[in-house]
Amino acid sequence: MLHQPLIMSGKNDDDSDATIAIDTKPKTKRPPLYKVLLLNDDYTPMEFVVHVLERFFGMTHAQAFEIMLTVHKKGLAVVGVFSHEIAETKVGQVMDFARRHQHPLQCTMEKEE
Ligand code: TYC
Repeated sequence: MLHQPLIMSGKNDDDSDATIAIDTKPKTKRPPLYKVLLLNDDYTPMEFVVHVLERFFGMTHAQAFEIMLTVHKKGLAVVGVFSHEIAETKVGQVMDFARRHQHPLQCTMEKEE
């Protein structure tokens, strides 16, 4: 957005000139986004991971299966990008659900960029 600094000029106590430019740029900073990451392990059943991705991340079975395989092969994958509050909720839901089913599945979040 175009903007110009507000220029304020005047005299100092000693009669010398004083000029300051005040930045008037509108501050429209977006809140940071957070990647939610799913980590591979050797014990959590593949079908359980697929179910987690369908249930908490709104994926179709085919999408969920593909992401699960990516995590299985590469060690981890980003499963979504959210505001801090939503990311925290997703991580909590996954960790809770995995613990209740006694699977060691790990889910974490990381600030984007
Ligand atoms: N590696 C697991 C297995 O072979 C499957 C798995 C995939 C586990 C993704 C965790 O985030 C995960 N049963």
